[in-house]
Amino acid sequence: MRRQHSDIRPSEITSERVYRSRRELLKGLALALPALATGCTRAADGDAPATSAPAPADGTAPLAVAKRGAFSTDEPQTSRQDATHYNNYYEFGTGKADPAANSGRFRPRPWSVEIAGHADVTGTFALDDLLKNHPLEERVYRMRCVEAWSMVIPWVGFPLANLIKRCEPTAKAKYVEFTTLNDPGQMPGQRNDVLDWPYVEGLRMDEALHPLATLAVGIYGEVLPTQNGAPLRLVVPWKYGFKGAKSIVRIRFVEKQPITSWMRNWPQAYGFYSNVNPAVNHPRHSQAMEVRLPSLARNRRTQLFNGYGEQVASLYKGMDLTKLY
Ligand SMILES: Nc1nc2c(c(=O)[nH]1)N[C@H]1C(S)=C(S)[C@@H](COP(=O)(O)O)O[C@H]1N2
Ligand SMILES: [Mo]
Repeated sequence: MRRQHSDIRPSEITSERVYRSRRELLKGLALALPALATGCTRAADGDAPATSAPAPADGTAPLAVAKRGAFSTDEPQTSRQDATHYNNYYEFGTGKADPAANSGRFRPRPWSVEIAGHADVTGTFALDDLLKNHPLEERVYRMRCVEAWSMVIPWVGFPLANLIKRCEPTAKAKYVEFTTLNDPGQMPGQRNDVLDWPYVEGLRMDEALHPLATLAVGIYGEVLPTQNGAPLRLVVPWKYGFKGAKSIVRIRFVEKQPITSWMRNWPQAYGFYSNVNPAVNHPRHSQAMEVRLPSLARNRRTQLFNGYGEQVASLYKGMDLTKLY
């Protein structure tokens, strides 16, 4: 059976009923960093003064970063070129170069995010309004794909917990579900049924509230390029890369564990938790060792929870992680 989600396009949801509680979510605007509103617009082409640095080819713009985020690593960072040209983003094709090559028609602005489900604050919010309440941090995290490559990425974002708390989830909210845009006109990969669209991911509430769980709007001090998940994506550094849903249009508080796109695609290979675990192999990919790009050598031992065990192991106390993979 296909998913029940109706297709969501920002243009269709912006006019939906807005709840009284919108005011609650937006209160605290006085704390906003003045630079943020402008920091999220695209760089103007052509009319920049001659003395300014040339804008990157993919048209990103600098972001105002307030501080360095919790648990950031000092390990050498992956080059911007690799991080933006070696991507998984099946909405733009299944090859690693496809997302950078095929995302030219994607429009990450204007953008709205629907907050739905078991929470006091629900409705559809312009992304800029959602971001105004959250000073941006540089959060440098190790990322590890189930295909065994890893990178170190300087994300720009803020703790997902900060947004969740503003939504005031109720006691029924046990999990958080994240849904990607469904728009084959802008996302040519969605014309193939390689996955069940839209892309859906999920976290248990305590995972979502963990300070390492991040909502990212940028990388390398700049607005996210489309291929990395513009304008808003999830970053969960102790889990495999596929937990990091890109171009999020809906955040829904639910009582039951969401069925994610990858679980639906191949349940024997992809469980809900998807914690990085060298002892639990994917049917096609051993998880024991990894390749830190741009090296091609599988010469690095994969660490349980991608090395973030000290921070997150307590979330899984008493769970058999070989069964709940
Ligand atoms: N919407 C969406 N999000 C996605 C994916 C995808 O195909 N579609 N791929 C996931 C996988 S498998 C990985 S490894 C990461 C890659 O993120 P990066 O390209 O920014 O490194 O995005 C994840 N988020
Ligand atoms: Mo991945």
